[in-house]
Amino acid sequence: MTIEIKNSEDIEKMRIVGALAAKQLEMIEAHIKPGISTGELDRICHDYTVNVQNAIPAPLNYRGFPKSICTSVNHVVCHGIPSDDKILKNGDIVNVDVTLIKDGYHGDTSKTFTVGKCGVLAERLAATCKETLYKGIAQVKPGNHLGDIGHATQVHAEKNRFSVVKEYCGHGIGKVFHDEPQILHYGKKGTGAEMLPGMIFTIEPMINAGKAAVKLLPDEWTVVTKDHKLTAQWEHTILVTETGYEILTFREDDTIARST
Ligand code: EYF
Ligand code: CO
Repeated sequence: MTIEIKNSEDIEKMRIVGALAAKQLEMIEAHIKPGISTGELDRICHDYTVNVQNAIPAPLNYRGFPKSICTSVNHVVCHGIPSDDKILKNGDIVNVDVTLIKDGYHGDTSKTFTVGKCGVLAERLAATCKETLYKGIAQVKPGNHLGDIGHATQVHAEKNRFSVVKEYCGHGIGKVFHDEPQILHYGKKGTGAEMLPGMIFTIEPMINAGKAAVKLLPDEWTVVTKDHKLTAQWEHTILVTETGYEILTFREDDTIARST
């Protein structure tokens, strides 16, 4: 396994596309209300990417994926396909996962939004998922190992009586959408590759209210919890710096330091 070390030109381009991806999630938040369809969210993001940001929506046609964003509602773990038939209702949670390409570089980020007034479990799951991502990010510094990220995310999720999805993971990112290394959201401290300045990867934990098991629907894209209980995901694209980390997809509503 070789993990690419980005040079200063790559890093500057990744900062630009990361900021665009972050801005897109900030933009879509105002539209997430009971009554809107996930198909409409997809059209708004697509038009914003192409016409305002002069960028490309990476998921569209990626390995045949039919839409520009993923929208994963309630028990949908990831890769939910936006649809005009899927209307958000009060109390839903929805993960919006965006990846943009600008100047040949990818920026990937997602957030779980609450729709209207949610129940206590849905609120706690979404909030814990964000904290779980932050626990992983806090492990990013030269000399630490990739397994330190997985260990920290698993401990936090399980301490809160949630389970970690094992089948899907974070990934290296840059000129390609999915590259080495795989970033597992479970594992043991001190295992896996050592982090070095210039590595860029996503951390994107998916945590479930019930059991960890997932299944793929017959559409061959949509991943759901086997027990149909709620699930949440949160994601940032992260640069390993000389001193720690820099969140390339940082938003104003983030409650962690942008860099260390
Ligand atoms: C079973 C795709 C879907 N893959 C990954 C294609 O990293 C991502 N988000 O953070 C990510 C986003 C998308 C994605 C959007 C579409 N795909 C490939 C293989 C299997 C699959 O679903
Ligand atoms: Co990703």
